[in-house]
Amino acid sequence: MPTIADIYLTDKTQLMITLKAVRSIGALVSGALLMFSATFAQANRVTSDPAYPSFKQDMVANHGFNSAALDELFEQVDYKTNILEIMSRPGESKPWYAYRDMIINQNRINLGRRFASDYADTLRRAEQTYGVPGDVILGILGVETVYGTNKGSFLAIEALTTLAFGFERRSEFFTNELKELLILSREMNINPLRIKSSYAGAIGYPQFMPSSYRKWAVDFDGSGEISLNNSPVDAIGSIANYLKQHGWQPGVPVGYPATYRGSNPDSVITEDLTQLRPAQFFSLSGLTANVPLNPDTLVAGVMLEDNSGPAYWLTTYNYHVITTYNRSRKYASAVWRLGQLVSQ
Ligand SMILES: [Ca+2]
Repeated sequence: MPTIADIYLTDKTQLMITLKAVRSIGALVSGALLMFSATFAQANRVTSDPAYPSFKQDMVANHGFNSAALDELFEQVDYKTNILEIMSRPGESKPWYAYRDMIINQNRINLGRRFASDYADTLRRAEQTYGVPGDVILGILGVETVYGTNKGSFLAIEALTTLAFGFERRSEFFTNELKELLILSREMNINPLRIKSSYAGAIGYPQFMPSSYRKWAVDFDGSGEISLNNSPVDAIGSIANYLKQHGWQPGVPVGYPATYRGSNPDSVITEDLTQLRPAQFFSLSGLTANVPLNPDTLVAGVMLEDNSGPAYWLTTYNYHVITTYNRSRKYASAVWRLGQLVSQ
């Protein structure tokens, strides 16, 4: 197995070319500005960060990484402070109608339909293999990356290093994902400086975090490697496998639009989406599906804020399974709705 240092050779060459270019431009810039930039860069080097030594120690002692190779790698990693600004503005705090209108539009539906027709055979094969229907996979791919048109332009290692060492509230989570990224790169024999991601370190068409990539991603096109960044076929199989492993129930719809007639709406909202009750329980409390539904069907009560007031659904275990991909009910509902529209 090549060491990390071996793998970086190409990038080091690239880096030297870049440095030469920077130096020649630098000659045009005033000395004072250059001195400021140098000091700033020095202060923000990953390898001089107080959090770095214990991270490195863990990688060396527990995961067999080479100390010098890690230093060499992280010398080439820059903090991306704009990520911390993005993280302080959560997009899903919008009400449902605003979130939905941001996600679901004609352009995304059209791209989804084209993708669905290009990969119709793969979507069928994924359903046969994992029991997960194509419309849900299409919903996830559309919400996550607009069918691969927006996979993220950050380097995964820079995004995750910034969040691991700079985003205190979830530092433990992102430190673990940074570790998983390095192990993933080694397992796949890929230079980590070549893996692109979103600002949060999510990779490829399905936006898998590195730990999910290692656990749930599959080689669905038989190429011999799993490429979520370049293979839509691997992405389709991997999403289906992820949902299956998280308990997807084949043949069960995601849920049913419902109407509430009563005066205590809080009583029909289910806190824990895995705790299902018979539809009859809800209808006795005033929440009824808009389609005929067997009273024994196990469902949860969900409400989201629409333009004209609250909108209700009775959801099955599969709605919960979508929230294992992203905890937000708005996310799950957008995936469900977009998938339906694309598949119509
Ligand atoms: Ca593959």
